[in-house]
Amino acid sequence: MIILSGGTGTPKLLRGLKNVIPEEGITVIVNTAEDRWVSGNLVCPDIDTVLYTFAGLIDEKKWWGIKNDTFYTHEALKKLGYREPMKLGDQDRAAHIFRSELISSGYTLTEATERLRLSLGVKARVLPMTDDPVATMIYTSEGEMHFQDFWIAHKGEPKVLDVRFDGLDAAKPTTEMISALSSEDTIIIGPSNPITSIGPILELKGIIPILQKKHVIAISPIIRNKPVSGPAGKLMKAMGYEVSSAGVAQCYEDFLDVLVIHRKDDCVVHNVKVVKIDTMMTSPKEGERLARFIIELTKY
Ligand code: FO1
Repeated sequence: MIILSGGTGTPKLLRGLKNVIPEEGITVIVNTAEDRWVSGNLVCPDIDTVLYTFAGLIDEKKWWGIKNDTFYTHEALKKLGYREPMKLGDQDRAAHIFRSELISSGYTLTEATERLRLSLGVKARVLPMTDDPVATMIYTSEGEMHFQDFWIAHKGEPKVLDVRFDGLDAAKPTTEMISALSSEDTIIIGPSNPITSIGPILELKGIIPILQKKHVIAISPIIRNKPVSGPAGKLMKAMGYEVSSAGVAQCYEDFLDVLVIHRKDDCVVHNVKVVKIDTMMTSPKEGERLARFIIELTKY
């Protein structure tokens, strides 16, 4: 089974899925456009959330970082007068250091992710969407800023005027992710934000033509007119989409076959098959239930 993922929403489905099918049978293609160099190391929030979820290490209160991590280095830097733009835990930072050392010595991001995957004992395949740098830039009423600054320092509050992906035009999808996508009949798009989590994956050259030949199932991250978590609503609105499951279907209209929406969402969605179930995943069991439902849908 192959799933496109960002860092919020989809990992909750992966937590359920790994208890329902063998982890070895899962491939996740992950957004890298929210990656950022912090304190000399490359932080890949979405890749790390996916890896930590499979490894059973994810902090399930925040859905980023490692549970029970300490923040000694982050606090020590603050005392020295340097405020990091992201609050990095000590164990989490170790992964960033290892990744950055590998990249500095010539490994690609795909190879470095593979090394981390093996070290963490993760059996699922975790594939970055590209090995090239891409940065999500948010244009706001308070100026242009990196996604992480918008979300963390500015708490997602400024009015969003536009979203752009620096470096995306020149970025190549990896051969690993192209061959993984090509080898499956059904592609799942997890309940992640369609603009900044799934959007960059779709905008890579050659991805939409592949998806048009596949049976594509997406899970809406919006229930009625509200995102389950994160800035999806604000970003969809800024990019001219209705904040609803119909808006999500519109984001994917070029290739979508089935949209899974919450059973209480009465949104009218045109031109795509809609199926309903409880899509909330506050507990692992709820993630497993949704995972079983998605597996049934793949046997169309
Ligand atoms: N989100 C926050 O709201 N505040 C933080 O300080 C923060 C630090 C952080 C460190 C590592 C990491 O992998 C993720 C982190 N996140 C933090 C989450 C991140 O900003 C976003 O939620 C993801 O990029 C969304 O996909």
